[in-house]
Order: sequence, then C-alpha cells, then structure tokens
Amino acid sequence: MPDVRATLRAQRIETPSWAYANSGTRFKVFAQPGVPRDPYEKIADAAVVHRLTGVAPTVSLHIPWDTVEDFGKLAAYAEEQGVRLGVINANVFQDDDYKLGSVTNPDPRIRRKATDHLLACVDVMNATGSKDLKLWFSDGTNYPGQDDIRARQDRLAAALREVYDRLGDDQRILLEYKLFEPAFYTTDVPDWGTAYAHTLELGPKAQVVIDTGHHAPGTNIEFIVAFLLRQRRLGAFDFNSRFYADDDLMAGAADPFQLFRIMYEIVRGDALDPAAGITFMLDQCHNIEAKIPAIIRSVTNIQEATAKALIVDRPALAAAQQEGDVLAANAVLMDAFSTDVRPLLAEIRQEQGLAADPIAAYRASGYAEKISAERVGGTQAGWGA
Ligand code: RM4
Ligand code: MN
Repeated sequence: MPDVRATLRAQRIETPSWAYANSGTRFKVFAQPGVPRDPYEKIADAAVVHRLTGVAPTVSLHIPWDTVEDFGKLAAYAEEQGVRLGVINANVFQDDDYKLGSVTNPDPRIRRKATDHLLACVDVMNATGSKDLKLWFSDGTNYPGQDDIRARQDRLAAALREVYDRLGDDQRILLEYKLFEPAFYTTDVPDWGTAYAHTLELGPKAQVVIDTGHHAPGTNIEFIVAFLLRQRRLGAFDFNSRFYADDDLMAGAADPFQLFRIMYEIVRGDALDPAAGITFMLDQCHNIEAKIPAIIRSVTNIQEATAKALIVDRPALAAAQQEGDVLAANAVLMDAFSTDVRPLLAEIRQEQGLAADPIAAYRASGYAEKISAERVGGTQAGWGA
C-alpha cells in the first residue's frame, strides 16, 4: 500500500501556458481583464498557481505562441518565479500551408516545412532544458478519396523518424491522438492504437499521451491507461473534461468518477511516483470562467481523485476479486470514491505551510485585481484561432 500522505505531497501537475491566455470557441473569444500579454506574464500566473497549491512547479509551452527571443532568459525568469519550463508543444495546425495537412501533406515542400518546425522545437527544448516534445497533429481528411490513407501514414512515420533521431538521450516524443476535429472523415493519429504503433516503430524514447478529451463518448479511458502502462508506453496525460467532444473544461468537472477510475489505474500501475516518468499535465481552456482559479480548481480536483484512488483498500479489493465477489469488489472501489478527502488534502497543505483552501487564498491575495490594473495596453495572448 502506498504512503497516502507522502504520495500526495510528491504529486506534480504541469499547467499549460495557453490556459492563462484568452480562448474561446469558433464562435467567439471573450477577452478577460488581466490576461497575460506575453510568455513572461503567463509564467508569472503559473507561478501563482504553484505557490498556492505547492504541486504545479512546471509550465508547458506552445510554439510559436510562446516564442521569445531568448529561451534561456525565459527559463531563468521561470526559475526566479519558482517554477520551471516543462513540455514543449509543437504547433503545425495554424498556418495556411497546412490546410491539407502538415507532416502528412501530399506536397513535399509543406511536409518539409512542418518537419522543420518540429526540429526547431527540439532546439527550443535544448535551450529551455525541456525533456518532452508533445506532438499533436490536426492532419486528416474531410472526404472519402481526398487523399491516400496509407501514404499519409508513411509520410507521418518518416517525419516522426526524423524528429526522433534528433532527440537527445534524455528527451522524448510524446505522441498525442485525437478522434476527430478539425478533420471530419479521417484523422491521421485518431486513437491510442495508432499512436502506440508509431511509438513502437520509433523506439523507447517515444511514448503516448492520453488527452482525456480526445475519445469517442463512452470510451473506457482507464482501460487505455492500464494497457499502455503495462506496455511501458504511457508518457503523459493532458487532463481536461468533456461533456460532448474536445470540450477542454476543468479536469474533474464533468465526470469526477471517471477521473477517479483513471487515477486508480495510475496508482495500480505504480505510475504516480515522479520516477515513473509520467508527465501529468492540464490541457484546458477557460473561456467563460476566471482562468487562474479555474486552473487551481483543476489541480485540486486531480488531487482529490488521486487521494481517493490512494485510499482504495487494495488487499480487500484483491480478495473480493479472487473470490469472484462482484458486489464486494465494486463496493471497495465505491467506498473510496465516496470518501470526502478534502479535509485530508487541507491538512497536507497546512503541514507544508500552504493555505487549506487555495482558491480562497487566491481570492484573498488581490492578485486578480493587481493584474487587471497592471496589464493594460498591449495585446492579450490568445490561441490565435
Ligand atoms: C490540441 C491538443 C494539444 C494542444 C492543443 C492546443 O487539441 O490537445 O495537446 O496543444 O490542442
Ligand atoms: Mn492535448
């Protein structure tokens, strides 16, 4: 049985730079006061989340959204603020050239351009000290016959190989999959099986990322977690929650029970320990709610799901499973899920000198008022859609 308190103290959750920026749907982006105008201000906000929660010491960057002249300087600024730069996310989905695909485009010139961007992201990792390159491709087709499904897999494999060969010994590719959107007929990396097969072909420095919002409704995500962990090919999570498609809502908001079931498989697979090498990230957009407290809330939701997963009576569960006692086994899991772990988490925070309630502490800090007053003029950051 894991040491519940020690494990919760050691848990780490990475927050995404873009979650601090303006975002919206294809219908409207509602700007909010105080939103960062550059990557430095995003890092400052991320540092606030870390100071209040104690478990969010790294920030994922998205290139080119977070491009700066000197990445070493940005990394040094992050250190000053008490955080570090984390995963580098490549972006090959927002250039006119990529209308028919990036690395799978039928045009070799465009494939070259897209692959060069991925290689440039490895250079960024070398400057920031980041270990992980997260690749999500919007590539796919809208109509039957539009392009050759097989040839697109070959083009994808060739680009991934080139990038893989550029990685340093301690760097990894994290390959993300998503069922559909923006492509509506075929997607070139639509599911975990496709991502898994490409990582196998590439080698041990390639792993799969599970974005919890990227599946068909009803998909059993905890099964995917268990399977990939067993195969040692699970590299990271993009946590968020969804009611319909890729909604990017706060983790644990739509279906806390699913988050608990996922975290149970993580605990069961001994994957919480930072030494296991799984990067736990958020990938969210806060379109209508205040961003920083929404990110704090997401972090605490994940902590709650984790705490519940950690208190599952595993010997009792194993005994019930062995006896084939279906109801007793299910009851063991439900008992843990139904336990209120908020007092335990509050206590652990206080033991570390943190406020019991990080959202209340954020409200009392005056930070929201401060950034609204200070961040006037300039252009607010957004995901540029
Ligand atoms: C994609 C994918 C990536 C994220 C972008 C913003 O849907 O989830 O992880 O970088 O969105
Ligand atoms: Mn994602």
